Amino acid sequence: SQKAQKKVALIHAKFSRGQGKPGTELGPNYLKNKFLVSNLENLNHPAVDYADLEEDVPAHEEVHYNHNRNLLSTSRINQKLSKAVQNAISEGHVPVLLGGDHSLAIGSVHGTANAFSQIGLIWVDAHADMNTPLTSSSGNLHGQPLSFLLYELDKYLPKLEQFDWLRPCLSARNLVYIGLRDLDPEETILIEKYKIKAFSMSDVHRLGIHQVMKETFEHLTVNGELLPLHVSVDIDSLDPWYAPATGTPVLGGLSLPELMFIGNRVHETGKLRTLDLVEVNPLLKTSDSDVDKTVFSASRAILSFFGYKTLGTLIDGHQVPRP
Ligand code: 4U7
Ligand code: MN
Ligand code: MN
Ligand code: MN
Repeated sequence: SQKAQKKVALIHAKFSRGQGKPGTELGPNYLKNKFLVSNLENLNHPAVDYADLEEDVPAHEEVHYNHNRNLLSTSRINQKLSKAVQNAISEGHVPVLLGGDHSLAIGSVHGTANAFSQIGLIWVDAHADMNTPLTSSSGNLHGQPLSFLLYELDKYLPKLEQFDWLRPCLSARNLVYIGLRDLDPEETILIEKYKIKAFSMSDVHRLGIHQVMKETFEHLTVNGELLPLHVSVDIDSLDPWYAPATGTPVLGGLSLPELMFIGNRVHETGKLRTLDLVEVNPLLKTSDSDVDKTVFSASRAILSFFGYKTLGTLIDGHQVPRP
């Protein structure tokens, strides 16, 4: 039988205050389904429920900064999340963040970055999520996590006492985007200025997803070794045909097979240390099949990072019966 492999530490991250639409906090209950759990078991990465995090600041105690909403709860829950991620990694697990809106990446990436001397971050998203509280037009923190995480962007951040615990922890050099197709003007400026490796949808079409992954791993290889990887998957990286139940869908996205190809390639490297799956909102639907489709896609996307292939999985000891 196969050697013992890392367990998947499921972190139920019930975030919704990083954006304005109720429902993302219900994501974890949909994402932790029988299909996911039984297939992780078959793939020799059994799942354990590791942590369950909720935003607990009463609405009237929330702190806002200009039009940016919910700084206090977003800061507090991310501080807890960062610790949970660091603990799970130190216990030898791979944390899988079941989101929750994308503001959870502040805590999850901070946790991974603090568990290793250097990490590579692969950000799979229609959006660049690099706004600052000063450039954001929406005031939603789920469009800003990278400005809180990157050393290079620290100088653009206003002083926010709620986030006193947070220090930038990632170099722009170690970030790779895949799937971009809806950027704000300042995000385009920052990507250009700091020469951030960014594969837009048009690059995916030009190069093909195989070449995109080859170049991604080349970029994240330092002194001949691929960095420990944090992968943050926003479900809106997928075309809305595959994932309609999400807050900011953008036409022309990745197909599910392309996203699963990304997952399979990452799995083959053996370097995955943390995975986020964010922005599933089961309340944003025109029919129940919208939710089913989105959860189907999200479950397979997660599993692809642990070796789930469309060709199926060999189960330990499973035999073809003879008469
Ligand atoms: B997501 C946006 F303005 N850029 O900042 C913003 F277009 O985590 C969208 O990627 C952010 O889903 C989307 O509000 C955040 C907007
Ligand atoms: Mn997005
Ligand atoms: Mn996002
Ligand atoms: Mn494996």
